[in-house]
Amino acid sequence: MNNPAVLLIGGPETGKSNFLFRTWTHIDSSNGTIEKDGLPADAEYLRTGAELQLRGMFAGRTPQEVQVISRIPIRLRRDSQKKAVLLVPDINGERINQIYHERKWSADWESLITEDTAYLFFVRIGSEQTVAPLDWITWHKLYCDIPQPTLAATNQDSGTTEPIEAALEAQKTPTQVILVDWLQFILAALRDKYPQIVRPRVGIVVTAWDCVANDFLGGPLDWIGDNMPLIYQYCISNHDGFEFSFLGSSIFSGDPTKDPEFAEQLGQKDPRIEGYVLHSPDNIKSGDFTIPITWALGW
Ligand SMILES: Nc1nc2c(ncn2[C@@H]2O[C@H](COP(=O)(O)OP(=O)(O)O)[C@@H](O)[C@H]2O)c(=O)[nH]1
Ligand SMILES: [Mg+2]
Repeated sequence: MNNPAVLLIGGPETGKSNFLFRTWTHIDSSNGTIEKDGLPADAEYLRTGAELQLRGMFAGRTPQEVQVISRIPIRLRRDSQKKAVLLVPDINGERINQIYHERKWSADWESLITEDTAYLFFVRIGSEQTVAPLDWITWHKLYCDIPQPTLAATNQDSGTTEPIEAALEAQKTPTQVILVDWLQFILAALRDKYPQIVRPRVGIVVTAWDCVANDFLGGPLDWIGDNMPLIYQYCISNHDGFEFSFLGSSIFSGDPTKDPEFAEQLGQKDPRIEGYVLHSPDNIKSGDFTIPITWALGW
């Protein structure tokens, strides 16, 4: 039996690293339900990221060449016999999309998928990297109005770039399709490896909750239902395969990169007590960033 593990997965710039560094601040100072169980090998990497956040800044983008898998040994604070490892393949998120397109992953990836692994899948509100599914108007324009072979000609005739832009956009796979495919990969790998039924826990974490529309009254479950209906429907109809939960997070409770006034206020506060996570269905905000991990571990 392996130590239980939680694997953080998400496309490019979905907020994985910032979530990890923010959580590390809690784990490192035993200020949450989980604490560290010895120092991880890449403590320096975690410390650098967490320090940037303590200065009121988001930690920067993971460079393409960085391919570390952070392995952070953790344990439950109120019962130190309960141990696990937090696994963050902080490979750039492009690799996640590439695996989808190539239809294969490495032996390293395969070895991370065990009967004792839980998963946190990340999506970020307002990310330009999120590929939205086609709405029905665009779909109609693409597939009904314009005969496919004449897309380019249509463009020259009318002098508009609209059909070509729509066609190019349509070639990109919507983010929700990639995530559902990943869930299916995981299930297939588990079925190959284990004769008994394994029902992994999967938390869908909606990051940058501070960017949610002001008039949006729901929680992460509702946000996924509205914005990523394929994932929502997959989760609802695959209860036999997985145990799902919907969570949200905000590192600072606002966006210092977009709001200079907020950035100034943040500079006068202790960023360790800013930010929150929320967990559907009650959607109550909590300052304990380890909550998604404790849920994933069933602790
Ligand atoms: N407003 C807001 N932006 C966030 C939050 N978390 C991440 N971001 C933004 O998302 C970007 C990418 O985050 P990062 O953690 O590097 O994503 P990764 O590529 O998945 O590791 C950051 O540079 C921030 O601009 C958040 O809680 N709130
Ligand atoms: Mg990263």
